Amino acid sequence: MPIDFSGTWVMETNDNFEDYMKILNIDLVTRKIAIHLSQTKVIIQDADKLTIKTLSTFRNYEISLTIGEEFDEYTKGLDNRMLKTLVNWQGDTLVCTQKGEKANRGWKHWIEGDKLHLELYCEDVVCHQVFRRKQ
Ligand code: VL7
Repeated sequence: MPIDFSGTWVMETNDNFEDYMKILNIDLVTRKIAIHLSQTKVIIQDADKLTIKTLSTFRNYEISLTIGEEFDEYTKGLDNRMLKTLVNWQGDTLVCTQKGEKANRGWKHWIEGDKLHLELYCEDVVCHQVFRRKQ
């Protein structure tokens, strides 16, 4: 029985987000706005189904998926790429691979205490975000 990521999580730290945006070819003006955003994750986990909303004052992004089933992801409003995306459990960590134009792209989510961690990676760049649970 895997752990439950469901809840609302508020960003506390966002390390190396600038380099992550650069490697995704996000333009300078967008990066200047995005770097200052506080992102909120709203996660709904229901058995093997997962919805992850990333919310901000500038743009929102949402995916819905079934664990273990590859799906077509279009990163609309982000880098606008088409990906073949697959999310699986690796112990209590959610591990995502995003196959597409960019090599070694994906992310990992895990929980430590009351903190939600997210590692976003692409090529040789890793962005580490930490969120705290909203009461
Ligand atoms: C999604 C953005 C940079 C464009 C706008 C920034 C708006 C708020 O993939 C992600 O999350 C996964 C795991 O939780 C679930 O989809 C991260 C945000 C990263 C990448 C691109 C900058 C423009 C930020 C949507």
